[in-house]
Amino acid sequence: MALDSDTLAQLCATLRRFVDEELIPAEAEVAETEAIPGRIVAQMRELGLFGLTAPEDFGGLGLTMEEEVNAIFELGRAAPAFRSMFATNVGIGMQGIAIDGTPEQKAKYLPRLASGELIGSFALTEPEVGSDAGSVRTTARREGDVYVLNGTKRFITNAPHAGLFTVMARTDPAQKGASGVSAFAVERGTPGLALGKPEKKMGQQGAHVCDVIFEDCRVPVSALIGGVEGQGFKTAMKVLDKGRLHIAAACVGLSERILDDMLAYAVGRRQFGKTLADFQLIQAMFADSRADAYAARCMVIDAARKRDAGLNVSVEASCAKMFASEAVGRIADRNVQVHGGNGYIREYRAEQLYRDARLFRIYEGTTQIQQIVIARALVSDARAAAGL
Ligand code: COS
Repeated sequence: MALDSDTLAQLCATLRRFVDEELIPAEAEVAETEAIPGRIVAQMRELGLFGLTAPEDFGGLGLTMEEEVNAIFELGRAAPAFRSMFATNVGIGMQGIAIDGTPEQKAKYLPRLASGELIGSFALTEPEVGSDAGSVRTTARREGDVYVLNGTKRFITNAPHAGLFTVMARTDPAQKGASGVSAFAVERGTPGLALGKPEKKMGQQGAHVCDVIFEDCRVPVSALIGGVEGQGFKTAMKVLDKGRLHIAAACVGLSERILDDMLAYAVGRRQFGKTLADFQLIQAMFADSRADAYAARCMVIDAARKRDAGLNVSVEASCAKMFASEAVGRIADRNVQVHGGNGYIREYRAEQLYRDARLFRIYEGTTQIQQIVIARALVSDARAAAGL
């Protein structure tokens, strides 16, 4: 749905209030307990956060990409663990079905994903398959009217909470590359599906990841997303094109929040008889951070508009994800620096957000993968222009 500008502004204002009044005050508790309080999850459901992008026909808000990134600019201001709670439903845990699912798969899963009753997870990465996502080793062997899945998926965000997994598995063992991979919608509770222990992570406490292990896990043929074998890698890449823009928007939100924190600290803290904010060397860090966050915001909006216009935005999504995740890393680092010794102390949020931000440069494609996506397209265009 294209919201009119008043409705979008209202939605963003509501989300900003939610972040300021509920999420930011709960950050310390979430980091300490490694869990998001049930009352906050319930508020997220009431606000429709799990269904921001699910089509309206299936109970979601059906936001366009531009609307989604505007919403995420706001929600991204809170510690990233909060976003993780609903974001797999908004993005990678639902989009495989929303983009490529059969009508039956959409009808079966999207309404419950949109309401947050069902949590969706995206299972691509494996112990030996990280950036080289086309080399998936998990197998899905067809036996009559079932597929039998075997293999391990690693670092699966929200897996401990998930009721549904989008699983990329190899249906054609003779085909070693991307074209032998298919995507499946696998329900929790299917015999042969087990979860590993939640990982202890550098940051983002309260967001949970673990292994998902398949041992002769039998799923019906109807679980094959889109009903066609060999399309799973492409489904994953389409999901990631959108996911990378979403992550870039989250980086923008966090960048802006951290800059606010940095300024609030600098105008209050006095040294050498002046506030930190009076020192030009410190001011340079504000200016660089503002320019970083502003550039990232502009890239995300531009790429989102192009996607809404139906253009292929693989390159723009990679540019935005790369730039915005590197930018938030720089800004989080400057914030620690401005806080000095306090920046290293748990009581202040600077060190937590610094650790939290680090993941953005890794998941949904490392910075180096984004460089490869961008550079490959440039070289291919240059070759075509040269008639080579
Ligand atoms: N949308 C649709 N199709 C796409 C696509 C996209 N964005 N990107 C690639 N494809 C298609 C290609 O067109 C190609 O199709 P054909 O075989 O019909 O020509 C097929 O998919 C294989 O593409 P490619 O040859 O580019 O695959 P590679 O194995 O070289 O992998 C990278 C490309 C490295 C970009 C990919 O593996 C990747 O993104 N890796 C990172 C994975 C990742 O982000 N993991 C994070 C964890 S998931 S949260």
